[in-house]
Amino acid sequence: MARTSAETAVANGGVPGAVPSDTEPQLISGGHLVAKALKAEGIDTIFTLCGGHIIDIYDGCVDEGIEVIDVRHEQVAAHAADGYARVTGRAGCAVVTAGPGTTDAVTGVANALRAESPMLLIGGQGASSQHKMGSLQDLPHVDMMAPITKFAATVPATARVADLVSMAFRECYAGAPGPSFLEIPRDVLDGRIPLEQARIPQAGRYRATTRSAGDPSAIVRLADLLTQSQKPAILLGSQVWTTRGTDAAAELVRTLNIPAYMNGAGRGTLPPGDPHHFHLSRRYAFDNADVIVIVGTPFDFRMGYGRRLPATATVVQIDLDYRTVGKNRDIDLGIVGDPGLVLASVTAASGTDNGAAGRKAWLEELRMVEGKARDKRAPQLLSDASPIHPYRLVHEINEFLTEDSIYIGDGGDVVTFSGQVVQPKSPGHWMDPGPLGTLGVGIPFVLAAKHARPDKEVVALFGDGAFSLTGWDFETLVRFNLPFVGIVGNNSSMNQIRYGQARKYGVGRERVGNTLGDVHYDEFAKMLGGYGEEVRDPRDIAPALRRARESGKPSLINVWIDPDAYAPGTMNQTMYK
Ligand SMILES: Cc1ncc(C[n+]2csc(CCOP(=O)(O)OP(=O)(O)O)c2C)c(N)n1
Ligand SMILES: [Mg+2]
Repeated sequence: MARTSAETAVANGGVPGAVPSDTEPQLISGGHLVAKALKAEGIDTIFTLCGGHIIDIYDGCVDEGIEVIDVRHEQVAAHAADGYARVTGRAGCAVVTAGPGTTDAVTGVANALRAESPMLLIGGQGASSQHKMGSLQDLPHVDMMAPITKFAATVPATARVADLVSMAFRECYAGAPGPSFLEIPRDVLDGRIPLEQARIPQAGRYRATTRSAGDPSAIVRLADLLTQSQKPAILLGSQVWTTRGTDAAAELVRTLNIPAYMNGAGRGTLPPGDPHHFHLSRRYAFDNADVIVIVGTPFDFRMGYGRRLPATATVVQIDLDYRTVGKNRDIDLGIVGDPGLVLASVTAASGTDNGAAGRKAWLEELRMVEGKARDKRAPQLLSDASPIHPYRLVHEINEFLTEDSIYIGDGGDVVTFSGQVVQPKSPGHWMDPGPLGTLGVGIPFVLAAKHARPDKEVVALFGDGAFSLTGWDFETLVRFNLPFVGIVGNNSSMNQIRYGQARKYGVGRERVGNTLGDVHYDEFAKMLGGYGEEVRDPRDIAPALRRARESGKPSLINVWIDPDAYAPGTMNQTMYK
């Protein structure tokens, strides 16, 4: 009987992938070297869609105890690797075949680049012995990937496989994190070499931490600025979570009594209800602040390219990436470093005589502005209208979340609504695509989050358009028994785009290229072995969500929402300004 790979490893004194022989040296293949290198990086899972070019990596994963999660589209594999990195704090890994497998994964890699998420995509390639001969699925992958990765290379020889993997991970952490790409020609991957010929970097010994606490003199300057400030405001962006600096950020704002606003993955750094957590008064705070500290988020479209910050305020920017600091808008002080370390150093440097009590009136002022904004929109949040107002839907979702719910938003207008209302209750419990604005991240992020953190509840809100892009991998969630609560805000349209068309070309000319069918996503969920329900009455939202939670299955609650209600962010077309 043929030996399994694991049995072979045992027969070889625990050398995985080695071929037993008394006379010959122990041999190891490229795929097994990949698995060893992934393990050294702490990776316990790869996301993949199979292909003949890459199967030796799977065989290596069997020996190294790395789980193989097989999906239905390579875009899903790449987004899942991105999501895995966000949830675990370790790099994610997707493995895809040559040609169309790799091109399908491009969007996921691009999303990770803009979101500063560390991940490695490994793509197959035709045998190097057939280089440029027209082999099956041959494409110039490295050229295609170079502009959207921090590192893209071909592995030239089997002996170098693990070495190149370690290099790719090292590059993932240069400055702000991001994706790397490696293509491995089939003969390099399948080739077997004597074990001692391979360079196999050992865990914890092939790369150093790149964390830096910033220029000490800049830290002292920022501590002075904040100590003397009457009306400071701080924006905690995604890098605060990426670098796991959330405790340091919370300690700074509490010690110095500074109002905090959060965006991207920085949401949840402080829980809603915390005296320093603000979200509806950001414009007012920035307009009136004397010191504004922007942490780990660029002056991109989400920040109006920095133009909305008043010239009167002293603006400080802290970022992992020197290229982000001072880009698009002049700043008064820039600090390049790890946000958590920088903020902890600032707290320490500010001492006890830090003027915290003097900022009480400022916080009270903002709390009043916040309260007024909340009162103004309260009727919409509680609207009993049918079809359901999207505000009511996102309000019900916000009420439904617990401290252990990771919230994922994937869609256009409906997710713009949720950004105003849904407040994650814990750090790292908010996932959105990031500045690439990629529709379709939802199901892959659910896959990554629930797999990496089975102890957490995952709640995802989809637009019907967004869900359709990667929705077939709902089946993967069923297959791997990964329950979650899914909600489709169904307006049978790509509504965010429709609004722009109506504005630009007039109502009556807006129904072009944006209309979806009235699809029963609840039935789709049931067909694939999940739980499904549809909701038309707003009072049924909460009970349906609870039943989805209790079902213990991947679920989709199909909520028919009003296609003629648009989010303020959509109506202001802020993303294009
Ligand atoms: C991959 C991708 N394709 C297209 C877009 C452009 N886009 C932005 S919002 C949107 C509409 C999304 O529709 P849906 O998910 O149903 O949300 P709705 O606006 O209807 O609430 C589209 C197509 C995008 N951001 N990403
Ligand atoms: Mg829609």
